Amino acid sequence: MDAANVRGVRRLSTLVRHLIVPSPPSSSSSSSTEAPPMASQNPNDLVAPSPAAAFSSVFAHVAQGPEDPILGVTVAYNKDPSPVKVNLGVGAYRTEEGKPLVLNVVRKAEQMLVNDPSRVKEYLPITGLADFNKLSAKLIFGADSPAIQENRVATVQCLSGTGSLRVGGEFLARHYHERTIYIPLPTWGNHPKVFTLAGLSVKTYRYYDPATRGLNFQGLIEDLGAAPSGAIVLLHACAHNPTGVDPTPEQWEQIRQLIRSKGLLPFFDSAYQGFASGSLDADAQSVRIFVADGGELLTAQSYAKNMGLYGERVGALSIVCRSADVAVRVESQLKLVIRPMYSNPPIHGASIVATILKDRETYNEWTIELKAMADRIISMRHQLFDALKARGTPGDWSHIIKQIGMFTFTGLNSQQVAFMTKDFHIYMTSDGRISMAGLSSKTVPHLADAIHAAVTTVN
Ligand code: PLA
Repeated sequence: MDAANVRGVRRLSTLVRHLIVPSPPSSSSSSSTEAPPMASQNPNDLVAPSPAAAFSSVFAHVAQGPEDPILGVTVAYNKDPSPVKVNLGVGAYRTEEGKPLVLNVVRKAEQMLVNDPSRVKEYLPITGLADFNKLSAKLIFGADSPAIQENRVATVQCLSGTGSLRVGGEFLARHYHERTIYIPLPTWGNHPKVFTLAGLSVKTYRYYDPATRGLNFQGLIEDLGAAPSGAIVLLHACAHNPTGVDPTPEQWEQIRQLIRSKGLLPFFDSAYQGFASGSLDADAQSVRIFVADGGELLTAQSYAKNMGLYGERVGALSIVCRSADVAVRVESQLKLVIRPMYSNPPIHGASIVATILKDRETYNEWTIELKAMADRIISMRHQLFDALKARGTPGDWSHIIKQIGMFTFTGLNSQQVAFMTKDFHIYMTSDGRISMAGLSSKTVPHLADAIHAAVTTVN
């Protein structure tokens, strides 16, 4: 359509709109030369009927989007009036009473921040709170990490784990020569979306073997062995989501050798440091063996689970580089990714984390509370396993106690899950994952009854 035609169509549609606007009931005349209704003295005329009201929305074609496979479970749960409902969907820690938990040490840190009048609400730098960044790198790589001592790490505060993955993904899409990222099959449902939107091309490597409910180590080695040299490999640092299956230290070492020998680039997602074993150091071992060999890598850290700071959205992206001058340039480019995305990160959550990490006493308090959370999850595993055994539920349920971290990948199929939701008001993701952290001694029997019924009546 040429410009004259476009103008013609516009004029015509203005005219049509004008003609079909209903006249205000009390206006004396509706001549087009009169002042617009807003100028009328009659208060009823103050809200003019919108000309657009006569037309359908310019967004009328927008289709209803599906709920998120994980967060949508909470939406459905919230709508259920049943008093026995249990939400085992999202990985969010609950107390024995089924309540969300704010750690004592977090309350204490917040109190310290509130009582400090020198605290202001200025913008943080694009890279976030400097103390927080240093302490986060120390937490994941270890205080004695050579990479930190040699200033080879570029760390930026990001919006929790997801934001760290996204910023890392966009940095790689802009500055790394290989744009393919291999993610485990299965993995956290948001990974493929985050990396695709970041501009990377996503492929999978075999990870889980449903037959053994364990690691498909052979498949993993074959698939990474066949990946093009330089490809990015996403690894869960510990407590693999959703399977709860992690490589052994010996397997990690073989994975490391393969990745380094092929020049693949590891990108660790560390969303559960401390939640797998209860030890922050043990859960960072996978990452640390890669840092120790002097090679490069990325790490996305989240404080959502291990400090219970879910809604504060606090996390960090660290890129370990070969040399300090590369790290400086990498940081300068990370800033160019972040600035147009959200300008700079929020101050409160990062201040809580920095307050806790920089003081030995609060740090120790945190590790004790963290261990207590990890232990309660492990105890839930045992209670659920025992409850199924007591009911004689068909099948081998030993994976419940073998798996690690927040989740049990039960092996229940989507029909069985739908049945448990409908008949027992138990909410979980359709892949059969349950958040052990959402269970309590009180709800274990109900869950065991539901699993028993599902397994014995639904195929
Ligand atoms: N990476 C993994 C492996 C995760 O499981 C999660 C969260 C994140 C990153 C992102 O966490 P963050 O942005 O909140 O720091 N997975 C949760 C929640 C706990 C979710 O899906 O958002 C889950 O239920 O799987």
